[in-house]
Amino acid sequence: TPSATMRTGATGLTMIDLRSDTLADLPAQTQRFAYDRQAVRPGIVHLSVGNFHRAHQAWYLDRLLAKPGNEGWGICGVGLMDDANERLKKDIFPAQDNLYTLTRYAADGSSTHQVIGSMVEYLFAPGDPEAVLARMADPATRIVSLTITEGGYNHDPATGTYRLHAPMTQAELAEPARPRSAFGYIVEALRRRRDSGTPPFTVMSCDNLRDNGVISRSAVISHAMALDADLADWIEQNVTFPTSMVDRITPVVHKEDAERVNAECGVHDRLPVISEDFAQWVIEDRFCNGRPPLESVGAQVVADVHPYELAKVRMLNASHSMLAYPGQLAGLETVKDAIDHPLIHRLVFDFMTHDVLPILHAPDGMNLETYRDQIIARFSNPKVGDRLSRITGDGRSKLPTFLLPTLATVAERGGDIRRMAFVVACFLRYCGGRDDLGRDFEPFEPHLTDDRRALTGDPVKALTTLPMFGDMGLTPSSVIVEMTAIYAHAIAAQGTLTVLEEVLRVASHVM
Ligand code: CS2
Repeated sequence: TPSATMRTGATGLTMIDLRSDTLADLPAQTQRFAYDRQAVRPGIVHLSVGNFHRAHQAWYLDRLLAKPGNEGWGICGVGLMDDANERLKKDIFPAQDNLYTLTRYAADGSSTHQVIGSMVEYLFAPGDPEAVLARMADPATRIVSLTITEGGYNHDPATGTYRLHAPMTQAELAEPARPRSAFGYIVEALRRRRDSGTPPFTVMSCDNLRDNGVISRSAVISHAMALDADLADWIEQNVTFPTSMVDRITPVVHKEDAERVNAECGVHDRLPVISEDFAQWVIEDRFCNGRPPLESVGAQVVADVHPYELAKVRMLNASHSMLAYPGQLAGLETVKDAIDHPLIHRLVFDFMTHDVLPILHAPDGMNLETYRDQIIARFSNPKVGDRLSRITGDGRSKLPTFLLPTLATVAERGGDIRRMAFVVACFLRYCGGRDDLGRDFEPFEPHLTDDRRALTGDPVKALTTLPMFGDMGLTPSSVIVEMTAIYAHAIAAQGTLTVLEEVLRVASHVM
């Protein structure tokens, strides 16, 4: 019964239900915030409350709220998608007073458990769009932040523009007061603010995109322009879109993971969050309507995020892709399994050392060799349990940001592209949905239509026609195409790890 305070969990342990009125009974191993949550008001509307947001931004804000004077910076979380996952949150979040546990695992295997209180409100947009618009138009809202995933930006990498013709965008433009996407909500809310003489909010993307502020700005302005040129103009003049670099590895929490952390916490949380203990947040200081003093809780507020973001996306995220495609094809399950495999470990190390480092500028005060070693240590975290299927998912949106720019640059310079071409070949094979052990799996490629996914069986056609490779200008005789095709055929014939061994043997170690 959901109203019982104590219950017996799957493991036979007694756990308390998570709600405001049970916080005083939290077991000693689970810490809670010390601030008066009643006094906290939402100043940030966050669009799409995934696990990453709950482990990262909401964790920073939770610590900020513990410092006096910040009670205006609570979070109102918004669920945008009308899917099973979001409907679950819509039931669970309010039943738990929007509280949840975060378990952080350190590299040495130790763990920290805490209840996060910074999300003080949650709204399910498909159920009540007007409530979301009212919250976004409220003068107390000063920032709208987003984690809508790389694929959520409706951005066409081939042309660098916002896809106005996407069906959802067309529907929103036809009926602007009934938005569906992040951009539809932002534009309609900004229109209301302009019309009522309310200052605008800052739009802060927290997704792993190159120049996420620039891409968000172009999406919002393109969307507004299609509706009202004056509004687009007002947005251009008045709204800021800081770029940010966000980092904390946050796995998908499966049922058995939830049961384990609940037992560890002594708390029955229906949607607990797990992460590593490392976190980094670098934010461009460009806020049009004030900002919380995030530097006081460890975020770096800087003038130029670019070098940080490039280092993170091209080293950490790209290395994730580098290990996940071959790892999943070889039948491995987690990031740790993959990085512990000597061949894959070597692939990732050599990739960062010989492919990425020579073409990257180190941000001030950062040593990229140290950063590389730290990334590999983070992938080796014994407890986080990050599955390869999370990393391989949506390669269509991720690879153009994480990996393909490095591949294009190295190829342009006549460098050795073997390691990266091998992984692109692994991606194409992954799209076929069968691993080396002959097991079928469902590739998660929400932004690749079935017709397009079918093309991945023909590497030359895939690389020369799929939009994700569009801005590389590849032809059948490009070295990238030739080499990827050779590896794709070799993988099909000999298996991923046999081919990887050969790649590592022949690949050069200097640019
Ligand atoms: C991962 C990221 O999705 C991916 O492919 O590389 O989610 C990664 O775990 C985060 O960016 C870490 O900050």
